[in-house]
Amino acid sequence: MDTSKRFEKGNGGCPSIQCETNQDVLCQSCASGVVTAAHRVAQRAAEPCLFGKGGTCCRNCNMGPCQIIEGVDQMIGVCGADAATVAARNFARIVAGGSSAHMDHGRGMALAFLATARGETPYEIKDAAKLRATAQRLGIDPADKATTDLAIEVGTLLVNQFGQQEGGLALMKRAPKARQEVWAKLGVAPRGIDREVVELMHRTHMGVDQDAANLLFQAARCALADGWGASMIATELSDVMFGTPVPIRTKVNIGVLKEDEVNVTVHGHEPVVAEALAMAANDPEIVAEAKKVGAKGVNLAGVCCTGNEILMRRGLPIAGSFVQQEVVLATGAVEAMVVDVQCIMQGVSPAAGQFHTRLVTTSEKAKIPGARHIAFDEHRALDSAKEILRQAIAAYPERGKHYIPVHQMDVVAGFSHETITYMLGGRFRGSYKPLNDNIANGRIRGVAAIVGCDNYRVLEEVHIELAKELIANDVLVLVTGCAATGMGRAGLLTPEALSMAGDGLKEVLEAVGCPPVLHMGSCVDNSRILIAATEMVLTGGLGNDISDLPAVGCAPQWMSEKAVAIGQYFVSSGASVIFGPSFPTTGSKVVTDYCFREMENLYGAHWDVAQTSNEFANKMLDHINAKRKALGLDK
Ligand code: XCC
Ligand code: SF4
Repeated sequence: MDTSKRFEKGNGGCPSIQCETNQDVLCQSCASGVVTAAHRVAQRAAEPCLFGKGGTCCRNCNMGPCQIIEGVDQMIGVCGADAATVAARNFARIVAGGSSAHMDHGRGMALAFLATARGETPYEIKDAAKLRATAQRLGIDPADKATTDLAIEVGTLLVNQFGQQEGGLALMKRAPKARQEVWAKLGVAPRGIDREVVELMHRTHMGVDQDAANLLFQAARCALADGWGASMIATELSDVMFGTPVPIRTKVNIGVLKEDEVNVTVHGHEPVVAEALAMAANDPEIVAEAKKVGAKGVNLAGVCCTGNEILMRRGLPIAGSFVQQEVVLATGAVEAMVVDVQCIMQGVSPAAGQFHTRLVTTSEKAKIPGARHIAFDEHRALDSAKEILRQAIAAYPERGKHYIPVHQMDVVAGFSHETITYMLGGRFRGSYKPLNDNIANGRIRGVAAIVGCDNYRVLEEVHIELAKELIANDVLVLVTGCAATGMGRAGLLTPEALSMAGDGLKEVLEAVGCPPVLHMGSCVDNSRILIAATEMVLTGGLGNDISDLPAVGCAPQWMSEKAVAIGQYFVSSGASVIFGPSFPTTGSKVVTDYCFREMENLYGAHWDVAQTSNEFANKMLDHINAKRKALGLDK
């Protein structure tokens, strides 16, 4: 990869990749001296460590580190570990790391939900209907129960799933029967949530599990505890508490910052902090304080998945995705960046330090040198939120040289699986039948999920070109995470983008005013895709299992360990997944073959890798066509 290309334009400080907004901001004089991940990629050696990249470098004990080369006898570990063992162990630890992030997030949500049910927080149960539906799914009879009592019962049951030792996860029973049988047969059904991470960490310790396939079974079990456990709990309880998303029009990109308001960006993942800030930002007391310093009010904008959470539910704008977090600060127009957990680059601290920007950490789990810490306590959520906003208001008069770019784009977001049922349901509102029928008759060829991060190591914005190619071929595209934000910047999340869709897809979606690319939320909301896929199976006409559907997923610019956990729970659930630009086991042919081929025999789905948007599109379309053929939909 030629990283010198990144800085060919401008004064040597402005990267010419990924997004013209980034370049625009970084080329301004106020941004000089701000160092972003794009700069650091260029400053480092061009490629990441080759051994680390292929997954065959082990430092699990102090006889190492050992670099292992598959097929070279003297290049095995001091303990005798071969490349397959090490690659499988490393892959498994990535899954454990990613899953644990969602598990801690899910636990946090479940505890906040329980506290809310007990009346100990300022939040409320906004979607009582979803609470009742969730209760029923969990085997709790909602009849004659008051909302708060029911919420306490549901919250208690779900909190207990985390520490559970035996028995299956309650929400896995939502999966198609055939899928549950696959899990039972392979012995990969999780027993509890946390247990599976602990066991995976144990099994990858020096001298424990040394059978690559056996390790990868536990990696699958751990990932399933994420998808059908922690992430699904996080999504469902967030919906019940903060409202199930419905289509909502708003804006994305750095231009959503405002000249005459106190700009507060919320960055990270857990919606509890952002929801409290949103409540506090409209509080008359806070608005009055903002006015006192000459601002019209407080402008709340999201970054990363916190952004997706408040965009989906409140229609608040997103200032930036993962690759834009430092660029948002480089505008010099942000009074405070409030962060909780996950995907917060340490680079935001020096970037904020160049300006009047207050960087505020809120979680005991995530502190950053140079940031001020205001512990967020959900029991006194409003007070914590006000304290944070007051920091931002105090900073407003100190705003110096700054630049807010014009770039912003309209988006329509809020496609929970419930919304999709409703919108595409036609006269069958509340049913996937019309969607299934349109897939069967070929107006819609299939469904593709483009999820995950964006990443400065990737030169092309693969997401956008790929989405265009897929919709042109009548494939309905579902997006989450930072991929969704990128699509938003490119204008793909509006009904107007249907002009780029194929005739069949256009015909179906135009009638209901849906964009061709549906924003389904944050990373934990990938669980919504599991549910949508399940509903498609249960509706009938497209096979008996998720693995029968003409559906495929991808993460073309993955960065976070969470992406690998998500990918593995999709594969284990029967949906094939293509990663790019690299796959973390390629140092071992044995393990890579297992993931790319053997998993197909086990789960009816497999991993794959691709680089360019074209390569992704071809593989995904081939996959959809093959599934259609197997279903007998195409002659
Ligand atoms: Fe993080 Fe979720 Fe990746 Fe974005 S997409 S960089 S994980 S914020 Ni989930
Ligand atoms: Fe080397 Fe084995 Fe120790 Fe890994 S566990 S560092 S391969 S000796």
